Amino acid sequence: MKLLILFSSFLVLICAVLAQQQPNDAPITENNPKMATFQAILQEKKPIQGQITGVSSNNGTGVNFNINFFDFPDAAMGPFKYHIHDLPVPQDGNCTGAGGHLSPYGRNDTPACNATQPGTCQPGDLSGKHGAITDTAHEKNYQLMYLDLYVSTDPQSVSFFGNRSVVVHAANGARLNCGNFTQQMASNTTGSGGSTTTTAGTSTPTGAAVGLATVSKGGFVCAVAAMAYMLGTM
Ligand SMILES: *[C@@H]1O[C@H](CO)[C@@H](O)[C@H](O)[C@H]1NC(C)=O
Ligand SMILES: *[C@@H]1O[C@H](CO)[C@@H](O)[C@H](O)[C@H]1NC(C)=O
Ligand SMILES: *[C@@H]1O[C@H](CO)[C@@H](O)[C@H](O)[C@H]1NC(C)=O
Ligand SMILES: *[C@@H]1O[C@H](CO)[C@@H](O)[C@H](O)[C@H]1NC(C)=O
Ligand SMILES: *[C@@H]1O[C@H](CO)[C@@H](O)[C@H](O)[C@H]1NC(C)=O
Ligand SMILES: *[C@@H]1O[C@H](CO)[C@@H](O)[C@H](O)[C@H]1NC(C)=O
Ligand SMILES: [Cu+2]
Repeated sequence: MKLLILFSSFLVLICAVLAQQQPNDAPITENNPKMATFQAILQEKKPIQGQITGVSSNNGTGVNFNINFFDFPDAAMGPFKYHIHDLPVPQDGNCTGAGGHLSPYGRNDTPACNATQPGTCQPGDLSGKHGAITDTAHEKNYQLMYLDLYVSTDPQSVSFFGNRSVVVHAANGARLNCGNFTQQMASNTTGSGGSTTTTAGTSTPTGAAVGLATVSKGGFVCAVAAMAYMLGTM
């Protein structure tokens, strides 16, 4: 009996430790190649126009985004959300083909991203982390800049977004528009033309999924053990 109590309190302790861990946390990306720039332009003849551009931050930690969206449909269709999706847009422009959100650490779409803990969100969930587009009735031209610490301009990183796409959604999830990210030449505007600073920067692989599998397996073992224990005491 004493042994059982000892075992169960041990179990509770393990479970508490496991519950505290965030198995889906995305690491901050570092050593992103200098000046690497990727831009996605929304398709013409679809609702919402404009572009989103991501440039490696100056110190290589995270990516600076510059967003300029306009020509919104009825504001009642909002708030509008936008994400980096896993796949490029097919040639026919069908946004369904972009697949799901960029989520290299296995985080699901639900629960919704809590912006106070951006590392727990899907790296691709830009509007979850930085805010959805709400005030389109007054703000005809949505412009925003921010640093996102969880996506990468390094093709070696699982959080690399440069070969993927952006999708803009209505509040009901409908995919209103989308576009491929494509690499831009580093814009070094010293004089006229031709200064193509190629971005052959340091490409250090970014942090791998640190023990992700182990942690989620641990959670499963924990649940099974707890269930077995409960059954045993009945
Ligand atoms: C990189 O710069 C950002 C601000 O631009 C800062 O928050 C961050 O601490 C810096 N990281 C390193 C490793 O210097
Ligand atoms: C997006 O990129 C993919 C891969 O390069 C390409 O096959 C596709 O045609 C592009 N889609 C559009 C709409 O340009
Ligand atoms: C886009 O692709 C989806 C899935 O393949 C399909 O159901 C839908 O009809 C397509 N939409 C258009 C406008 O072609
Ligand atoms: C988001 O996380 C903070 C703690 O970082 C917590 O106080 C808050 O309740 C959370 N919000 C939601 C909606 O879960
Ligand atoms: C995009 O690049 C990443 C990292 O190099 C790679 O793992 C992924 O398969 C690529 N995705 C596509 C759709 O090409
Ligand atoms: C632009 O090019 C000039 C001359 O090649 C160089 O001195 C400068 O550092 C470059 N600026 C940026 C932002 O790369
Ligand atoms: Cu999306």
